[in-house]
Amino acid sequence: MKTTVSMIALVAAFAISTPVLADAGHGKPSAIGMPGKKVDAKRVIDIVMEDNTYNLESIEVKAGETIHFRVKNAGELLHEFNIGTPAMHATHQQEMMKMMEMGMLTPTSMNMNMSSHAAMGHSAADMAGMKHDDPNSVLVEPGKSAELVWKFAKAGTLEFACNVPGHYHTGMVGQFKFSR
Ligand SMILES: [Cu+2]
Repeated sequence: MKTTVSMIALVAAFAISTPVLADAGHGKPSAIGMPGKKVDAKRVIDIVMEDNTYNLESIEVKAGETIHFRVKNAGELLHEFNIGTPAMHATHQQEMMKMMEMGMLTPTSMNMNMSSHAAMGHSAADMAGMKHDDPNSVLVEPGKSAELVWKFAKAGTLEFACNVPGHYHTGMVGQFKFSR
């Protein structure tokens, strides 16, 4: 089972490369904020994604504010709404590139039911790290919608971006502007 071993090594490499995401995943506050509760959200913002743009260029947000994002993919390609720093997006772009190379993602869909998943048995749990389930992000297939509730932390350089290979660099990125 050489394949399994190399897969685990790859997963471990991802885990090491994304400490910020790992923190957020355990519900701990991080520099970019943490998953929020709908009841705390005073604003609902509709995000519409097309190939390859967002309906909004920037979003005003207050430090500590919780926002409920309703994210719709009105395009024909797979798109993501991911909240992070430019450095986090750069890291995530590399991960998504690998996921695409491994067949876990295609330009138009997620392929999370790979047979190799089941074959990997125990390590399937480890694979969760490679499933696209970061709490600061939703990955949405064409025609579908998703929700993301996020409690922002302090002011900082924060972007919403799509890290599907090629999209960020063709302009699928916007700024969070912190106001007081
Ligand atoms: Cu995209």
